[in-house]
Amino acid sequence: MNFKALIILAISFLVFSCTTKEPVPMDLSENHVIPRPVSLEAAGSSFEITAKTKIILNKNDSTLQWLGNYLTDMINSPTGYKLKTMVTEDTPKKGYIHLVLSESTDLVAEGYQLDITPESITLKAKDHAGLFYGIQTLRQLLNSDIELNEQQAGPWLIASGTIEDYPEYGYRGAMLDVARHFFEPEEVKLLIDYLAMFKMNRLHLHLSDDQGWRIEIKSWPRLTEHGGSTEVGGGPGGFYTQETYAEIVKYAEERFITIVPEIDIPGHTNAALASYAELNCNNKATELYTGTDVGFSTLCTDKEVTYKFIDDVFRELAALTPGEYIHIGGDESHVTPLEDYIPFINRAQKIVESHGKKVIGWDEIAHADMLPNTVVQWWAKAENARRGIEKGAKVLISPAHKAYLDMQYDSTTQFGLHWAAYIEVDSGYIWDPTTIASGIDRDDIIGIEAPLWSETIADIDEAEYLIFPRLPGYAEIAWTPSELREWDNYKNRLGKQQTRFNKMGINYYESELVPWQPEKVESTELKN
Ligand code: NGO
Repeated sequence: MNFKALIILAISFLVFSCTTKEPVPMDLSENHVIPRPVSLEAAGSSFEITAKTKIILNKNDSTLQWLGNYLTDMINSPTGYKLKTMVTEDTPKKGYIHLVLSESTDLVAEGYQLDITPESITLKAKDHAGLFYGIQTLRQLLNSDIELNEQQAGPWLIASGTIEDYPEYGYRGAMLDVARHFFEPEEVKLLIDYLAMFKMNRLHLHLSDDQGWRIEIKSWPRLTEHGGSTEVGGGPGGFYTQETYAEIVKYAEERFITIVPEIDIPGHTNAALASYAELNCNNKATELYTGTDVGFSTLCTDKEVTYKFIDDVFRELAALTPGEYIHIGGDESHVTPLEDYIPFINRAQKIVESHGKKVIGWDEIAHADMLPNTVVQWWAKAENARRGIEKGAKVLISPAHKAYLDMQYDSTTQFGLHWAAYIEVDSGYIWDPTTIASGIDRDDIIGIEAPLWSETIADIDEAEYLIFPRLPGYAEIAWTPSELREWDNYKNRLGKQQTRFNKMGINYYESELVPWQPEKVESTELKN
């Protein structure tokens, strides 16, 4: 071989070894995804997202396109790439992420399959929600720099292997009380993003209480004009116009989250009673209330105007609600005698049903008759949940001593109440909906919800301190089968979310029970 040939050979070797970079070895089983996926097999290698990665959709469908854009936005902002989606049937040989809506019978509702190889990623699901959850898994498999908006160095590696995943419960929710303190639409949207990240799919909004009425009702305008004008502590309150509310509903719906709106009746109604004199038995409007007592107010259950009122409210609310449920509250009606409460709740359920919606109510509603589709939300008394089950109702699990996000972590932590319990991160995680009370079995349960009441929190930063890090645990209880839920395993995964929480700017409680751990950066292994 002459000298020239040798040079050519050397150059081709160099070019070849630079362009075909060996995939970086990575172990998918070391992931810290929350909720823990149902099954996972590691293949020891990795896929790298680069500027040339193609995002391919298998159908020309607008929601699929939305999902493709959601994924490219997620990737493009921190990588600085300009990835685009394309719809095509012929897949390239390598370097693509394929989103596939499939009718395959081994896929279940909201579930997904991920096949990650050094050449490509295939994400398959039966429905759009499943694809969205698969994207959330990819997000958590990527380095937490993916959460940032400014361009980062990368590389953007995802460990190879396969994941098959689907939820245990159909209702995986949280609640925000926007009545005790008003939360701006942008704050609610941020909460929606947090729920989406952990594959939760319901946000219950507590829209009215003694201290404030937060949703515009066009046929009863003083509810918000007057009843929405303050909040706990005397601040200015606020309310959602129907337009802003519809935007929140849409934002949630795009992220596969259904808003469950609550108008709490017949108690917890002082804001309405202060706005309209005729809703009071004595025809006198009450004063606005900015304290935190409960159980002192009631609609006048034997006046016909009361039923006209709730009919108008639920009609307007139903028109704003794509979801199947409307929540009627029904808790702590201490000044409504039981003989008035029962027929009132019976009639309220029929009114909601007449507007095409199913009813959820706090567990006290089980004293009334139950319409066939009514759901009892257990917060205080398991006995009420059992009473509802006997009458044919299903149960939503939110026991205050385990699932209330507004309980303090311990006696020294900021924000929150402790009337039900102190709920440290382990205590919030270590329980199971099917065994926590006798007589409430898997078949009776539609899912779990973690309510956040807002007597002690005035904005989303304060809310975050109570939400994080407990929310991911509730999401895991709702998603992951009980045999895969184990505190020691969970706490390590949670601890590894620290860098991500920091980059997301989340104000979380740094519990000593969690082994917080800065994230390992793959890029250091790469540089040679
Ligand atoms: C109770 C009460 C709410 C309080 C909350 C505080 C229910 C269903 N009713 O839960 O009005 O805000 O506790 O933790």
